[in-house]
Amino acid sequence: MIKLVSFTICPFVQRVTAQLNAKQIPYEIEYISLKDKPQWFLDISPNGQVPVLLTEAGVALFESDAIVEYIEDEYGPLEQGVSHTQRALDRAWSYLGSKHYLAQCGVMSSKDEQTFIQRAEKLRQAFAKVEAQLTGESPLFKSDRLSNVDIAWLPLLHRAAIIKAHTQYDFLCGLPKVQAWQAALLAVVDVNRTVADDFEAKFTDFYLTETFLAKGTDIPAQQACQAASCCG
Ligand SMILES: N[C@@H](CCC(=O)N[C@@H](CS)C(=O)NCC(=O)O)C(=O)O
Repeated sequence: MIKLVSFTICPFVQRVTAQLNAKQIPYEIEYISLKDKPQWFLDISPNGQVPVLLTEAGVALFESDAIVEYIEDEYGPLEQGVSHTQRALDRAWSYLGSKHYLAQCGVMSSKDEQTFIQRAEKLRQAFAKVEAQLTGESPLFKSDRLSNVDIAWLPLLHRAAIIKAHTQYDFLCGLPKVQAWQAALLAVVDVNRTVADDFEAKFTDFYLTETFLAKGTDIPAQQACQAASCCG
């Protein structure tokens, strides 16, 4: 069986678990501490990062983009009959999502208002690109069927939903099509199966303790958005 080496709150891992679940591919998962990486992990992970996927033949694959492409190649594509052009576009939109995982982590970890606003603006620009791309005619990114683009953006949209539930801060404020996509995606995917049982506790403990978001009130970017009546 495939084995995935993971860290509980890693978005790159969640993209891979979501893809494995979508294809109903069974896998084992082992969580490690990134503060104290075990030697066996360092021996198999050239970049020292999770995810690492151990194939059925025991080969250690690293870098989530490569892992996602391996799963498509080895177990068959999530969607059949996608043209080369569309596949390139899907990959590009997926990369745009995964390229912002660390940006979202950075926003959430910000300790002060100025840093928070600067970082949030960069991430907002990416969500705004998606807002412009979505037609609003289908619930998910391309249609009513789950695609690799949906899976690539799932970690960002899932985390945005948790942050909103705990702080009222909405990464998607003023972006109604992205909000609708988020709602549809979180309804279609059994998101709890893409993360560890203690994910939300660990995630909120990490990002909502001694951070700017943890203060919970008076977030200027949100206020500006609300003043423009984007969010009612
Ligand atoms: N480019 C890598 C990024 C993965 C990544 O940043 N993983 C983080 C956890 S979310 C990690 O392992 N950090 C430990 C480190 O960099 O030492 C990928 O796509 O797999």
